[in-house]
Amino acid sequence: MPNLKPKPTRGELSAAGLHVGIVVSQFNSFITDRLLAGALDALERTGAKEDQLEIIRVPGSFEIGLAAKKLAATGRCDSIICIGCVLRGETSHYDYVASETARGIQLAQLDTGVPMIFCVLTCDTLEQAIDRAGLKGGNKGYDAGLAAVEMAQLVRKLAGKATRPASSARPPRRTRR
Ligand code: INI
Repeated sequence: MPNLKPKPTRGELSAAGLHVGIVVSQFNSFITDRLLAGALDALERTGAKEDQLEIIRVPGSFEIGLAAKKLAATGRCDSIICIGCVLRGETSHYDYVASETARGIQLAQLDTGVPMIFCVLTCDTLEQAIDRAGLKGGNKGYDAGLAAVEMAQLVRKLAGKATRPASSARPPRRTRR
C-alpha cells in the first residue's frame, strides 16, 4: 500500500452564495413535480433561499438541453438541475427522446462549463418512475439537489485553483553547467 494520501478536492454541501437553475419538463409532470419537490428539499436543507433559485418549464425532456444551455449563457447560474421523465412506450420513440435528452444535457454542460445535473428518469414503467420519485427508491430529485450544490462549489474551487499552490509546484528545472 502506498504511503501517499493526497487530500481530494470536493465541493461543500452549502448553498451559500450560489444561484441554482432548475429546468423541468412538463411531460409526465406527475413524476417531474415530485422530483422538483425533492430537489427543492435538498436545496433548502443546504441553506438555499427562494431568491437563489430559478425554475424554467419546458414541454418535454427533449427540450431540456437547449433551455439549460440558454439559461447557462445568461451567466446567472452556478449549476443547473435538469428534471424529466421518459417512459418506454410501444415504439422506438423512447430511445430517441432518452438518448437525445442525455446528449443535449451533456453537450450543454461541456459547452458552457456550467455543471448540469442529470435528473431525467428513463424507466420502463410508471411504477418504476414512482419508486424513484419518492417511494421505494428514494427521491432522485433530492440527490440531484445535493449534486447541484456540490458541483457548483467544486467548480468554483477549481476555478480558484487556476494557479498551482506552492507546495505542489513542479520542481525547478535543472540547468546544465
Ligand atoms: N417527453 C418526455 O419528457 N417523456 C416522455 O416519455 C416522452 N414520450 O414518451 O414521448 C416525451 N416526449 C415529448 C418530447 O420530449 C418532446 O417534448 C416532443 O417530441 C416535442 O419536441
